[in-house]
Amino acid sequence: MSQFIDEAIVRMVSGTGGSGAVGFHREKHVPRGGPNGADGGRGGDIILEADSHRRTLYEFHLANKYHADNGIHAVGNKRGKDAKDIILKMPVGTVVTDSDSGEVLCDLNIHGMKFVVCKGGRGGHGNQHYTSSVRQVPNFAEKGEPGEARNIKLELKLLADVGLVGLPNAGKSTLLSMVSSAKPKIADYPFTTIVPNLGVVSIADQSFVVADLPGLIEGASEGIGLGHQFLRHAERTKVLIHVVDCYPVDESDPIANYELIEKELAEHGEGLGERPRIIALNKIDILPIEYVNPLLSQLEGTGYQVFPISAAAGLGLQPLLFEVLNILERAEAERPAEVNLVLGNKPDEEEMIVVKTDDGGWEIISKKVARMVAMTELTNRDAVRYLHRRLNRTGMLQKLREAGAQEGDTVYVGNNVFTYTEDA
Ligand SMILES: Nc1nc2c(ncn2[C@@H]2O[C@H](COP(=O)(O)OP(=O)(O)OP(=O)(O)O)[C@@H](O)[C@H]2O)c(=O)[nH]1
Ligand SMILES: [Mg+2]
Repeated sequence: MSQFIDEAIVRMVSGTGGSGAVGFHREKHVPRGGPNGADGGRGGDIILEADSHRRTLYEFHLANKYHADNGIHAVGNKRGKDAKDIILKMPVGTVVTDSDSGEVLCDLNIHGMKFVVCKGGRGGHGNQHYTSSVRQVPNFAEKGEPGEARNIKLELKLLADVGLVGLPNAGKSTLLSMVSSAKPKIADYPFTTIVPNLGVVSIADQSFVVADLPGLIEGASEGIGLGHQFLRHAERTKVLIHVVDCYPVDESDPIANYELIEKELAEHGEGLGERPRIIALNKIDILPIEYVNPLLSQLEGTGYQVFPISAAAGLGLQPLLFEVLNILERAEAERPAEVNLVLGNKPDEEEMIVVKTDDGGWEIISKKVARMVAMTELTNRDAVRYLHRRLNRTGMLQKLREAGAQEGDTVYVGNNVFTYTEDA
């Protein structure tokens, strides 16, 4: 089967942390007590989780962005609330790539495995953190840490959950074309389908993958026709839909046809004989009901569920699909045990770059510095002074000096403009 890859590109943004507060103890007769401003709440993470109940990336084709909430700002000595994380469940086997850098971030190949794809920003510190011997009444707090924004590519190798089997011309491709957006070749002669087609069926809030297989003929299990080759694909499915033509053009007997295919499936081995299955008695639009009913009762005698349908006219398809879903759910009821495996993002490999700009200024390219600046209340002199000291500790001022920066030069960090000075 040609390799089918389900793919979606989704923008994901985690929440920014809430700001810390500036606050002071209030005591009788003391005009201003010690600082007690609380911390802001954490921004929500975006977490991807492998779930064996999910089969396709269908829902991620529909959504193009997820944005976790921001943390709540602290108020006085009251800590801001943390935001809720967004947990996105996806099929086991989903490969997660940063679509901008092309870097593979994670292979969600075990049920229950979680990956924090965008970490929420931590809450800003309240002013109580900034007391020091020289700064006993800090009048600034820290803003929350920004969330992360990434464009994420999700990729999944699709494996068929459901296989359509039956004689050539039974209407398998027609059925697939009616229940999915797949466009298989359909024609009124046998062996129209020569390679399997896959389609994604979405029903209720679920989805599953259906493979339309080339028609089987007598002797398929011994390698006659193309059948043998394609029965291999049926081996990997969880449910088979056996499509039976109720009124074949060659006037063969539908029941004998049914038995022929069942015999081939059983003789192929590999569990195909015992695979859960549903019988779809197709083309009921061309046969008067009094001829359909006896066929139905005979097929029901097999013990399998039988659904009278017309693939071409779209009759009876919903009940059939719901039963497929039921069987899939049952097959997956014995879910593997939850693993408690949470993978985080690799911390940024920090590399600070100083670039001379066209206007004679300097641009600092560094996530760490950008974060420090974003978390600073730039209108507060004390906060800016504190930032200056922290920047000094990152080695940024040293780098600027080495690059030849002069007192008074312009320094750009993201959208912010500063003036270079050695002295806070
Ligand atoms: N009247 C009627 N014709 C149908 C129905 N379903 C399929 N057909 C016709 O039956 C013929 C065969 O349909 P396909 O869907 O190509 O059959 P298939 O099982 O995929 O055949 P192979 O690919 O050759 O194995 C086409 O002419 C369809 O239009 C139906 O419900 N009613
Ligand atoms: Mg076909």
